[in-house]
Amino acid sequence: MSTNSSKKHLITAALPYANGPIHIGHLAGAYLPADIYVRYLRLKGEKPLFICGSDEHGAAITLRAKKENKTPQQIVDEYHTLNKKAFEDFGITFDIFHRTSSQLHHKTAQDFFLDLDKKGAFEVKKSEQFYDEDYKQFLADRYITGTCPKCNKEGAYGDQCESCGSSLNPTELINPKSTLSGKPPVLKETTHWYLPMQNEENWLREWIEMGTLEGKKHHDPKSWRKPVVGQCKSWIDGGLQSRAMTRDLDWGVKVPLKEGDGKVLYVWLDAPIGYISATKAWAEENDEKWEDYWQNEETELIHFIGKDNIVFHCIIFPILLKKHGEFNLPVNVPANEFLNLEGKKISTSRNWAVWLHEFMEDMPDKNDVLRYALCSIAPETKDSEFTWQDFQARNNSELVAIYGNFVNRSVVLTHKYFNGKVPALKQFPHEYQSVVDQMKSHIDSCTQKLENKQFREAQNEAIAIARLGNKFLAETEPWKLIKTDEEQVAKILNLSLQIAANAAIALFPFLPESSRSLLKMLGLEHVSWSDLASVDLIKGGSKIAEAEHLFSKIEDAEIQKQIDKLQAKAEPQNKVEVDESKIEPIKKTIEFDDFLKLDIRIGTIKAAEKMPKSNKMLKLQIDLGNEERTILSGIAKNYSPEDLVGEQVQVVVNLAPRKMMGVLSEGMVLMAESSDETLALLSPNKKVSEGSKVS
Ligand code: B3M
Ligand code: ZN
Repeated sequence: MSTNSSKKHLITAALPYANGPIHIGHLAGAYLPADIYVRYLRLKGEKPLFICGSDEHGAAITLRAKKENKTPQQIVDEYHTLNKKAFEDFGITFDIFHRTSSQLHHKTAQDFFLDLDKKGAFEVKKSEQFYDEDYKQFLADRYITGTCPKCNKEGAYGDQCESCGSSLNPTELINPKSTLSGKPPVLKETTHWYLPMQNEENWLREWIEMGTLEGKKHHDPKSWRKPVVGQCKSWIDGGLQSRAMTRDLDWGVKVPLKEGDGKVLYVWLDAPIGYISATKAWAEENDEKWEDYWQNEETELIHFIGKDNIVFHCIIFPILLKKHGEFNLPVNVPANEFLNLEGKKISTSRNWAVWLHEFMEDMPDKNDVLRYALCSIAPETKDSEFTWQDFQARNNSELVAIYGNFVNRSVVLTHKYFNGKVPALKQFPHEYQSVVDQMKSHIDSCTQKLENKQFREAQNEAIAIARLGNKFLAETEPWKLIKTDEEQVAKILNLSLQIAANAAIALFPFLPESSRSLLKMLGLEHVSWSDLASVDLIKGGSKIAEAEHLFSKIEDAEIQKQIDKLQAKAEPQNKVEVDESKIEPIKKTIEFDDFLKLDIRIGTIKAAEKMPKSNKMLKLQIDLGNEERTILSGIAKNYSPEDLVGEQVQVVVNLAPRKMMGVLSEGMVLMAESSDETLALLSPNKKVSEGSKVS
């Protein structure tokens, strides 16, 4: 591990899958906070390396390719190009936006794998797996279906039955069939390389909880967000398992061993190595050494991600880096929670999203407004909600009415009373010292919040400088004073312009375009974070440019258009073909009194998480009005946890509680099992109060 005297900052943002466009949830989740932090570091004179790129492997891409009758390469080429341009146009300032389908990445990932293999990091295990002879491919659990041995229901998957929730092995299924060819698969021996994560629990727990690595201080554990530490601890407490690091697939990074023919690296082994290959590509282009960033104890590595990627960035990738032995581990992983949109979870598949490239087409010159609105509601500690109304209000009542108004008045009045020249002052106007003190305290707090990666609060402190300036002008009323005391007006406007300059610098990481325009207006082209708190940034006598509006009002009609567009585009529930053979016979007739024994209520899902040992079960926290219940439900294959929060469901509340996988499940969530084997929750068609009776 080489050490380098100057501290370096290596900032990564999660590599977006190249199987769809970027939406505002991605921005709020990882890319905007990362960009704010990097811009702040640059303003401080640091030289952070900001890394990202397309994650181009994994089943989601091959599924989309099959669906669109394209090759995976065609899919990733389309979305890599679209997303790279969208980030550039929006002003997310990566130093490189690379891609994992590149030869350099494949070589980097294969070398990393070979190094690990040589160091004995893997357990090579043979196992019998279902194989589809027509499609000549091994079948992942999702591609095998059959009758559940526990409840005898058809349509169970290779690893779980959604009817009774039992966790299964594919070989337990009765009459298993491949969902590709529809024929019974054969069992074929296969070999995979497993990472025995259970052997790493001790140092991992110490690293996460104490911030130390082999007894040496690595990072301040208190600087990590509590939900991140919490999720890591629950994974470690749940007992880490051996996890296969290879797959029987043809799209991905080929396993670089002769016995690895027909196999690729598990996407969550190869993708994080994408950060390393992107760094190598950048270093080659800039005549730098990638090792200074990845093999240098002085480098601060920070991963910006969404919370669904915590385990991969805080457990699996650190184990791989540590097993390799020559790489830095991250000093922080500030994962954001999720962003909802107009009361629902953002969903690419249901087309319920505001796509970044479409936003910029529909609302040109509003990038800063979107940055401001998203940072104002950043899901840093809990899921949050984007609404077009809120977007409009943030723009009209904060950016236009406060910040824009303050700047416009300061500049217009300077032109009106002093011909555009900043009034020179003989001395600082001490009668306004308290205004300057307040500005300094906002600046100090903004700096502290940025250091703590609390970007929502940091932005609040930065915009508070503009609010302070606006209030200062409103209280001193130079437009009245000018009639009697020009000298006092000179002091007021000089100070206002200095406050405006401070606001521009403090808001630069958040609102780069408007800050650049304002600084240009004030004749300040080159600024740094250390200029903040000065009241002599703009020299007396210097000329300022004519006033230009930093922001413009957004009318209701524009917002309504966006809301209508969202509703219209949301994927209408397409007609599902009825397969009569799959319609179960009606059960025997019961009496009305029998039905009355069931007590079914409406509940709202407050939280949802995957069960550590099952990839089918979800653990739901459901609010029933006067109580909250924990209920396990076998819907993980149809719903991701983040899609469920906020949804209303029907719950059988007087079912005897049942212990499953160590969790007491207190009731059952009702759902429809469609003949195309999808599951659908039965939500009321309008919001009702929790606890409402279903009859
Ligand atoms: N492609 C993003 C996701 O899970 C995933 C991140 C990889 S970062 C190495 O949506
Ligand atoms: Zn079953």
